[in-house]
Amino acid sequence: MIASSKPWKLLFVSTPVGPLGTGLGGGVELTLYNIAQHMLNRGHQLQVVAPAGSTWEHIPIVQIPGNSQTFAQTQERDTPIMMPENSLLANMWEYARQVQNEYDLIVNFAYDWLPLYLTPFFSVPIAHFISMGSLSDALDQILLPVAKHFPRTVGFYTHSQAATFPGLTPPIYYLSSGIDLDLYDFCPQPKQQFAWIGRISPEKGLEDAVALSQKTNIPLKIMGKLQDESYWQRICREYSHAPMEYMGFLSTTEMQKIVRECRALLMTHRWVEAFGNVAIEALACGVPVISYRRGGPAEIVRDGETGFLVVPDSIPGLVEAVSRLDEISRHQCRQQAETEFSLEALGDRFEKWFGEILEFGVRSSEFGMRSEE
Ligand code: HBI
Repeated sequence: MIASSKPWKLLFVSTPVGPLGTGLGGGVELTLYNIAQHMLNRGHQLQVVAPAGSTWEHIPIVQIPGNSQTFAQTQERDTPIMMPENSLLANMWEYARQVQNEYDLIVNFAYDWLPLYLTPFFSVPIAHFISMGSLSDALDQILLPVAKHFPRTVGFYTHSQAATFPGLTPPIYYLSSGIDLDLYDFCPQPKQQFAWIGRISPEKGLEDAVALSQKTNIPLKIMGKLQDESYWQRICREYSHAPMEYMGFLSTTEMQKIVRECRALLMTHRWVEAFGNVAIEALACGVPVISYRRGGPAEIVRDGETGFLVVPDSIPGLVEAVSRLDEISRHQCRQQAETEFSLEALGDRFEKWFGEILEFGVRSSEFGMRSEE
């Protein structure tokens, strides 16, 4: 517990890709919700600025209208930064600009160019939580100077995610993630089935999990936002005999009812997954994780103890891991979630980060290089 001297006034500005509660915001939506809940529980004052249509209870949200930002992960590295007319992102940050002096700290959860560019124009410190690996040259080129001239204000989920941004200067904050463990029920005796959870989009590599399911004839329960319809149709055509079932985008409560009864969660992502919240949700149910050794999940799964890390993109590697599943203790999976990924542990990490930003002060006297502390 970091005893902060007095309650902070925090303004959280959300991801602009869709209203909170729709799943469009992916893992960062869960992170934002958990940190918001935690800061309120710790007695801080908090306001969330989010797209109109956000449906969270008991968290104060200012609903902002406007047109969503394009998903950054669907763009090329050299795609120019695009702002639609009546930009939701610009509207959210115009609101933040107007109210900034009512707050001690603004926290940005968007993976977008604008909030980073705006940083020196604000008189209140902005903490930037970066929720994906490097995807765009334009974003990298605005992130690095902000990280350098406003030390401590940029935070990531994991080391492998941060490492995709070349030239970051220490101190770098790795916040990992966390979940409300009370929402996940341990299951000692699973059914003969696998789970795959995530936005159904090419970077998530669903086809490999489906190929494994077809090869082993073990049913696959698929959950998550159906983001890319043509990608999903291609998988259905190519693997028409796979014993797979798409369950839709489910609430945490509904999702864990299915995951907990699975022998393993499969993580077959093509990209450097920044974290992989679904991995700790599975561990919390006692479900081992079989994941490609790539990105965040490679820093979560204890290979051979709470799951297996597989050579990336190797379906034979997935098959071999499945054959060894009985070596894994489901109790040890739950235990790891309790030790490393509780809301308490997550809240402490974020509170420490915010405290150090407020304590050390981050504004460079001029937008020039600051001598490192
Ligand atoms: N794309 N432009 C943009 N902005 C975001 O904040 C964003 C995104 N794509 C995905 C995403 N956020 C989240 O789903 C991940 O960060 C988890």
